[in-house]
Amino acid sequence: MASLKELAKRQDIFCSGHRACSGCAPAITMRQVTLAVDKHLVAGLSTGCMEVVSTIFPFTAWRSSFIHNAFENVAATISGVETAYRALKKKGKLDAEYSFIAFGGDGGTYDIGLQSLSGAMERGHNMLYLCYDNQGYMNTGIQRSSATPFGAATSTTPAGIKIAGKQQFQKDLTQIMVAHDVPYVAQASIGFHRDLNKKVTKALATKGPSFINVLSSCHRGWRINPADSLKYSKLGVDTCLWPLYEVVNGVYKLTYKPREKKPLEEWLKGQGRFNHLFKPENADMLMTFQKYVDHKWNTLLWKCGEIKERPE
Ligand SMILES: Cc1ncc(C[n+]2csc(CCOP(=O)(O)OP(=O)(O)O)c2C)c(N)n1
Repeated sequence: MASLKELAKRQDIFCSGHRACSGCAPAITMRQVTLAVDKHLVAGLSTGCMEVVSTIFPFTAWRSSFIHNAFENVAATISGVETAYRALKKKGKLDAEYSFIAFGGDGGTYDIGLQSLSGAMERGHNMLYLCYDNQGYMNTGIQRSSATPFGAATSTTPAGIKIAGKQQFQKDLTQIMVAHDVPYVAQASIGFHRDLNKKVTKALATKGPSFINVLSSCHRGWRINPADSLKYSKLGVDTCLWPLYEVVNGVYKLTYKPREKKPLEEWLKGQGRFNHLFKPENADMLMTFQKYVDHKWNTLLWKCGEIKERPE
């Protein structure tokens, strides 16, 4: 794996000049992920912030082959390109080495593109699907997605008299991907860039499909200070809402264990979308959310062989 010094010398594939907000975590994700690519890259990106800000005609922030996709089919497109590549190689018409990555936001991945993602994984294409999860449909006005956490206020789950934010827990897409029995599945965060780099390197070296889910805050939607993107990407991990782990051929492994598991409140506080949870009348929601995180975390510890008893 490349050292930090070597990485710093690499030319960015996702380069400057895009129009993302300052402090945009998904843009940092794109840069960190593409820095780990050491072959020619074919990138696909479904409609979402990252596509909108990086491909404003006649400019592009991509120093690679790039295909813009509809919301629902980036995985299908990249699997088609990968198949064409194998066919050309077989015929001896191409011998350069390529990596294939389909990128999508949580809306494009957890919701609208789920069927094409599932199909690509099941067919076994040699590709990585990378989700930048900012927990909402951000570029169209901060609507809830199935990745939006419990209690979060969004434009479609506003906190008010009727409801106190989103009523459902976030969908555990990483587990759904594990259930596809693909050789490599991982969860990562830009707050832990070495870990993310390692995971992308591993995924691209994997023969067959791989999936990585990256927690990537959106300061517009989370209502945080733009300078705090990394802080919240780290706190998400240290509170165990977003554990860092990988599943290689079905075997679970934690790649980072917080020395001290922080209370979820530390991740929630300061995020404007959760302000209402700190009102006395919503105290039970805070407890419900903490219980959910504890249960998921303990179950993961059990799956990773860190504890013996399966939590009830
Ligand atoms: C089938 C379909 N439904 C809705 C839209 C409108 N639309 C474009 S981008 C977007 C939200 C994208 O959310 P996400 O994938 O999470 O990416 P983000 O904007 O957060 O980066 C929506 C609803 C669309 N283009 N196609």
